[in-house]
Amino acid sequence: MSQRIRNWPIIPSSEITPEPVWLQRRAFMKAAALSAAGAVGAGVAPSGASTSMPLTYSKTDCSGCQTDEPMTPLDDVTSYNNFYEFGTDKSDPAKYAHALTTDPWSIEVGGLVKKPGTLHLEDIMSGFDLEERIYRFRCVEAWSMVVPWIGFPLSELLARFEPTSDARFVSFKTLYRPAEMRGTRSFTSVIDWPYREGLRLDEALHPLTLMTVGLYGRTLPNQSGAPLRLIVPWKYGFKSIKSIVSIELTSRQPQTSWQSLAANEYGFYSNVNPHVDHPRWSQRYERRLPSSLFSPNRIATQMFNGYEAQVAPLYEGLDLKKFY
Ligand SMILES: Nc1nc2c(c(=O)[nH]1)N[C@H]1C(S)=C(S)[C@@H](COP(=O)(O)O)O[C@H]1N2
Ligand SMILES: [Mo]
Repeated sequence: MSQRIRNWPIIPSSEITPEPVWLQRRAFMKAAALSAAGAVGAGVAPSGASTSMPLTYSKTDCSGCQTDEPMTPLDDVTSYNNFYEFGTDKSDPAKYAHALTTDPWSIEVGGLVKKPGTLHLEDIMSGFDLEERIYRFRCVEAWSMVVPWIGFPLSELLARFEPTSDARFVSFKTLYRPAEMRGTRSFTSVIDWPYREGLRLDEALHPLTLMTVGLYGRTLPNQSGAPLRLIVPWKYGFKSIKSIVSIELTSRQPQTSWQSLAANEYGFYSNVNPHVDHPRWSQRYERRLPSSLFSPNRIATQMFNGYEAQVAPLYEGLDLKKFY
């Protein structure tokens, strides 16, 4: 039993006086949450995400859904990012992603489905029950964090479009809007935009695979992939594609941006695996954020990022060194 969000802000967040409006809404949502059994909603007060809005959500305890490891502080989650559309420095997304317009927003779903169509953000926000998942998140660059994401299973979204029996893969595309994305205009930009990712259909339907609309109790800040991104917690972070505008069901394995860039370094599967090193560095350990030169916070990387019990059956009989 969870609450659905009632209001998706219809005015651009840039036109909102952030704190007063936020406080008001927070009081309202808190009251709504208290009056509804099962709801735990109403976000904490983040300093790094003042233009995002509070969400109401439940907390389910499915297998692997709630790690009890300490969460990475919000400031680290929202100031150390990879979002190449806004630049390649870790600090670029927090500096420049405010230029992204996320309202209106829609996602086209097509390909091998019986009911192709378009989902508008308001339909998404009102049509799915939101839940919080506390996941480990491991970048291929060997840093990691623990984040309380808010979203709903991707399987629920796909079910509405009724994949046909020929569908075997799902491909995703990020918005490509150069006027708002300074990184795509840069001479040093190396990615063939739009940013593209993909999953096998059974991976996409796995209960841990989350369509994510928020973190730390509030809608996603732009640098984190607003308004809607994927989170696949057992795979390297680059699979978790941000700011999605298109989802297509296919019979063949889709090409991804990172494969086009360097297929020998970034595979289609990209499952977190301490026994398969990146050609240029070891994947045995990771730096858990916050991390610094003097306090690196180095920990051992776990197979499938610690989700082996949940996802190993997907890969039975697959050579994980060959299919990296
Ligand atoms: N569209 C898009 N999605 C993206 C990326 C990107 O550059 N563009 N970077 C990926 C990488 S490499 C990582 S590690 C995660 C980072 O997510 P975070 O900034 O929320 O930690 O987003 C992934 N999704
Ligand atoms: Mo990454």
